[in-house]
This record gives sequence, C-alpha cells and structure tokens, in this order.
Amino acid sequence: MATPAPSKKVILSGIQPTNRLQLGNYLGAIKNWVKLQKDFDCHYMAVDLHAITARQDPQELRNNTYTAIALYIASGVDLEHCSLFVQSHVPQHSQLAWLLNCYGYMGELSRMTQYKDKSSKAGANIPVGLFTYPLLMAADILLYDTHLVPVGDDQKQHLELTRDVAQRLNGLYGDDTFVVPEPYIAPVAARIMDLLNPTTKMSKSAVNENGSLFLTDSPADIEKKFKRAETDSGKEIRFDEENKPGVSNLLSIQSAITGESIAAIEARYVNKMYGHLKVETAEIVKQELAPIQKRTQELLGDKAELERILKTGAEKATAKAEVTLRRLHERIGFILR
Ligand code: AQP
Repeated sequence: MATPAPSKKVILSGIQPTNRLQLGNYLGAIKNWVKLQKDFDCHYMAVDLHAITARQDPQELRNNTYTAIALYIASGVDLEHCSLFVQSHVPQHSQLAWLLNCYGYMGELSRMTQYKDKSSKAGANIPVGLFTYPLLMAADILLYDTHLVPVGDDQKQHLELTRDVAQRLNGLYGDDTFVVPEPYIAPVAARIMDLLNPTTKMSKSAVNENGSLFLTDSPADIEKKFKRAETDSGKEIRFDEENKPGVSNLLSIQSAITGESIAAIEARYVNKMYGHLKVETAEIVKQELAPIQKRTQELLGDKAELERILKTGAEKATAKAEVTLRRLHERIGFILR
C-alpha cells in the first residue's frame, strides 16, 4: 500500500552541482524553496547523478557539491523543516531509475527537446545517460510520493513524462503504486537572464563567465559584472523584455530580491541613467549575498559538521525512498530481501 496521505503535500527539487551556482539558481529556485518549506514537506537535493551526464572534473564536482549544500543552508533552507541530501547518497534513486528504464519507451524519450538539444552538442559519443536522464528525474520524484515539483519551462516536458510513466505503472500494478505529481508554479517566478546576452537565461556553464553572476563572486566581481551588463542604445528605464531585455533583467533582479513591484522600481528610475540602475542593482545583490557568502564559508570551514548534516539528510531520505522501492519490487514480482 502507498503510505497514508501526509498532512502536508510533498515537494521535491534539486540543482545540479555542475560548476558554481549562479544568481538564477538562487532567485529562480533556492529563494522559493525557503518560502515553501513551512507549508510543504520539502525534499531538496544536490543532484550529482544528473551532473555526470556531462564530464565533470572529480575534485571540482566534489567541491561544487559541498558548496551547493552549504549555499542552500546559508540561504535559509532549514533542516528542521525539510530533508536535504545529496542524490548519490540515496542509492534508491539509481535503483528506481533502472526499473523505470524498463517501462519508459524509446519513442517518448527521443521526443525530449532537452535531449535533442544537449545530444546535438555532445559530439560523436553521446552518453546513454543523457538519453535516459528524464527517467532518473522521474525516479527522484516518484520515490518520495511527491505531489508537487517546481519546474521551469525547460523541465515541463520531463515532468509530463514522469506523469506518463507513473500512470503506466499504476495501470499495471494498482493506482496506489505511485503518486502522480503535478507541476508547482511559483506565484512569482524569476527568470534571470545572462548579463552579457540578456536574451538567453543565466546559466552555470555559460561560455563567457562574465555573463553569469556566481553566488560566490566577490563584491568587486559583482560590481564589475553589473557595470559591464549589456543594456541598449536608449535611455529610458522601463520593463520591456522584447526591446529592452538587459534593462528588464536588472529590474527583474531587483524585484526578485527586494519584493518591490517592477512598476514601483521603474518609478524610482524616472530621469535616471542606466549607470544608476547598474550600480544600485549591484549593491542590492551584494547586500543580499553578503550574509549568505559569510555563512557558506563558515559551513565549508567545518566539513565534519557538513558531513553530519548530509548523513542525517541521507538517512531521512533513504527511509522514505526504501518504502517506495520495496512497494514496487513487491508489485513487479521480485522476492523481497
Ligand atoms: N537563469 C535562471 N533563472 C531562473 N531560474 C533558474 N534556474 C537555473 N537558471 C535559472 C533554476 O535553477 C534550478 C536548477 O537548475 P539546474 O542546475 O538543475 O539546471 P539548469 O536549469 O540547466 O541550470 P543552469 O545554471 O543553466 O545549469 P547548467 O549550466 O549546468 O545547464 C531550476 O529550478 C531552474 O529553473
């Protein structure tokens, strides 16, 4: 039997520890995680198994994973209210992914636009993991009887696939085999764009690092990156994503941090110049990140404590994941150990 309905709905989310986390990861994901943790039963991860679908330097992957976890905690992810863990510490993710590999179809995986996009850039040898990645994501979600998954546009198709696979297994083995998850659309969803190329989204692995504002950037780097941010040849400071993507991005960043409406921010910049907007946005970002950076460094300075936190998180997640996995093993017809 599926576990009884919890009093709070379950949410699951994760970020790949590929490279350093950037402002979009914080404003589009982590800051919302913190808001959700009191009202939902939240599971937050550093998804290292997903990260290796592209080659990673081992030492960098390890450092990035520690730093990601420290940044989550420093940003306000509260261990009392949610479960926080590294994906590879809970082996049930890989185990369920294999089972789902036997129920997902080549045709539906071939239609995934992210696969088409990433495989076209992977050269002659495309890792199989890039193709089956959506089934690992499905495993992440289904293991915890997740009701809601915060998703950006690029992950909507993968969530749809998760729903299809869950419904397929429920059809075969009983309706209570898996909870069929729904997308969670945040009331205010920040989409932060690259500072140098504001028509593409800010990303950890941008070709030019000056377009991405990393959460661990120094105050001087933050100032420098905003000073160089691409704007347009006009003068007016107003939100217009089509004609003024750079200016609109800076307004969005301010709004996502302060909670002030875009209209109110625009009103403050009447008759001011782009230089003012850049300097003040840098200042707001510096102030937001300063305490987070300080706490992150403290946490990274005490690896033993960080590892204790990760052990507790993995144990909590494993206990839940194992129940779901055994339920499926039993229904498939495996002899339970
Ligand atoms: N620019 C962004 N604006 C708003 N939200 C963003 N997210 C990422 N970039 C932005 C949100 O961060 C979460 C986790 O992202 P991910 O690391 O799993 O994958 P991603 O979206 O592919 O992030 P990157 O930085 O672009 O990674 P790389 O360069 O490694 O591919 C998601 O909730 C995402 O919406």
